[in-house]
Amino acid sequence: MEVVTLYGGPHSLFTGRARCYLIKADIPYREQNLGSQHYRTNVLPKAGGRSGMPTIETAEGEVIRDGAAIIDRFEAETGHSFSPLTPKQRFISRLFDTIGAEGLLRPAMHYRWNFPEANDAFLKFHFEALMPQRPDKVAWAEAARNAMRGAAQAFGVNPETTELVEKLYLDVVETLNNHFAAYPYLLGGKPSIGDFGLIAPMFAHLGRDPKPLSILQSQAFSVLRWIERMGRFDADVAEYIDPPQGFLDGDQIPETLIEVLKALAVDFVPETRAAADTINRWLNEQENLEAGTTAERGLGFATFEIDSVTVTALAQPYRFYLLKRAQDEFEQMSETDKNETLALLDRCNMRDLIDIKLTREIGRNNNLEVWL
Ligand SMILES: N[C@@H](CCC(=O)N[C@@H](CS)C(=O)NCC(=O)O)C(=O)O
Repeated sequence: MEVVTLYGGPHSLFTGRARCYLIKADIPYREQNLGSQHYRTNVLPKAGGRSGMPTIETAEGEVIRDGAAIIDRFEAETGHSFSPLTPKQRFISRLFDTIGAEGLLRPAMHYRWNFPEANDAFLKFHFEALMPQRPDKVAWAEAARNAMRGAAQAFGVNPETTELVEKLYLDVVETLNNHFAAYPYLLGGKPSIGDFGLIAPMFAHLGRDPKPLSILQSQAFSVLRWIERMGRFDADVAEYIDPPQGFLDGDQIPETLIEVLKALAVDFVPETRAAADTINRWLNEQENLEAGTTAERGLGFATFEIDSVTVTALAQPYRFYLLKRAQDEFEQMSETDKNETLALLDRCNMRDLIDIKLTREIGRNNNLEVWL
């Protein structure tokens, strides 16, 4: 049987998205770290030269770097079984994919890096275990940890924003917990693309590092159960009476999910607006940005305000690469569905997300995100 190699790690945020997909889609895989000679010689050149988790290699030697691209590849092959068929659910699924992969980096980094007493030994173990064998491996692992601590600040976590970051996260957790108490997955009885996006921050960081895990263990049992469920081959719905079999009927978006979106909107919307301004300003300043140029991970900083707290965070083009996929779903809707979706987004304080766009689109070439 064909076995996919998943290059990733248990503590890697983005690996969780691809891993859970492979599990739920029944695709046999084995997980390895990036340290092998085979990875450097055979895989990395085909991954656009960008080292990153997750990357997969098929039995035929096809290489895909990036979690969204990995899921796209298998969705196309297996009949899009995790993509809802109805318009509002398709849009909401893509929206959760965007927010999950890009919108919860602040709490994910805060609860990993700012609780050394609870987390440091655990993180030291994982960073060292996943380092390639080399004599100075311990020092390299420490340097990698320090770099990630710096990344937490780049995403907008600092002493002035800590209280806000925690409040926003706890609100999201409470609403998610209410939702998962009623439904096994975001859109009913099976995971959608949006569930895989959301599991990225919720597995490796927020659902596994000791400090944030203790929060879920003490106050969000249903969120914890969803995290477990996402890593199991079966639907794992024993605690629900008569759970839905697939996505909810009638293109339904449950009220409990609207409450989750409201909580997520508080920083996702202003940050998206500010990041678009920063990136569009940068694009405007480029005299010769040729089509095919790599879209870098961050392009300057975006500043926005929530409850009188100023947050400054890296403006990441990738957020807009994912958001555009949700916006494309909206564009394909009938007028009636568009109006219903706008009304729903109004209730979530997310209507602006339909119109916030970059002035240049992002595509993929040679496993890298590029400006079109
Ligand atoms: N857009 C990528 C992001 C992947 C990513 O940033 N992965 C992290 C680990 S969670 C990584 O590999 N960092 C190391 C690096 O970028 O060199 C995806 O969604 O797969």
